[in-house]
Amino acid sequence: MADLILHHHDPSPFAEKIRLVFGLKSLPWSSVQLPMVMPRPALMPLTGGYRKVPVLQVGADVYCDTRLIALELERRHPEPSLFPDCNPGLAMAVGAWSDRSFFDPGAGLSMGLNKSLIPSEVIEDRKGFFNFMDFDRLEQDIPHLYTQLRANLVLLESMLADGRAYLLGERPGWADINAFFPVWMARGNIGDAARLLEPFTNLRAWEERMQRIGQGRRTELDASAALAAARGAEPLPAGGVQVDDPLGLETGARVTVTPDDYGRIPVEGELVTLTDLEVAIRRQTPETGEVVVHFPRFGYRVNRAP
Ligand SMILES: N[C@@H](CCC(=O)N[C@@H](CS)C(=O)NCC(=O)O)C(=O)O
Repeated sequence: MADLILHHHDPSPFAEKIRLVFGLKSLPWSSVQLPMVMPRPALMPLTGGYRKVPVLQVGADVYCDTRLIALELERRHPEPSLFPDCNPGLAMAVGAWSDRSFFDPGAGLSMGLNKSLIPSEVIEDRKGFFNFMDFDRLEQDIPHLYTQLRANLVLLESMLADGRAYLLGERPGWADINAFFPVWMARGNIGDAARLLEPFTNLRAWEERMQRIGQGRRTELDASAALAAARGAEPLPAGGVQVDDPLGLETGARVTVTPDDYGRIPVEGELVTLTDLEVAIRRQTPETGEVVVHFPRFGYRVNRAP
């Protein structure tokens, strides 16, 4: 069994980002398939309530959100780098654009165009989750959503206009993966994607290069084996609280960590790491023993527990 365990489902575009990181780094990994909707009884003991997809588990350490998962995989497996151009900041900033501005209209179109084909329990689940989508207007909004997606495709085409192989140079990296995943979602979910993408010549050539990255070496794993892996491991040593952190929290404080966009479910635990880029909390459950759950600082609110 590979140490890197990805909890995901195959249609997830955010999970595709991390599958591509495995591909770029040629890593072996274990795949735990999540149900498409809540409840996710085998995931909750690991994350303490965080429900978004994907989640990376390495023993008793659990990493939430692709923004932190990418950095952690880079730390553990630095070569080949996700930042071949030595500019991690720019690559992360591309994600701030693509995770919202580019992803949101693609997700709206994926739902709106396929509403009659999507099982009703998935629609009901996502209604309570994707607060940026107006589910009652999805069908009327289709033309508008096309305009938003196309504007972002024009932007991406212009990033590649000088014929460069990848966004920041001659080798692929996290910037490309961030820009690619909404295109991957559009190809998979939008019936007329071929017509939509046809005018974007540089983008399509880059897309083909991205598709060749693959997924690394994947083996399927049962969710119960992932819980056993957590029980059988110790979390990594904690990072401690950065002295000048503006929140004034101390190591060991009871805190909640909550996404500030959608899926706002607070996860409670004992603060063990608080830096500019990461917050981590310790938790204990009968299914997992002691685990440390790690989140990025970007996009997460940390509060003292009530
Ligand atoms: N900021 C998160 C966003 C993750 C996200 O929104 N994932 C979608 C799947 S692509 C999700 O959780 N959808 C609902 C679900 O699968 O329960 C990240 O970068 O990991």
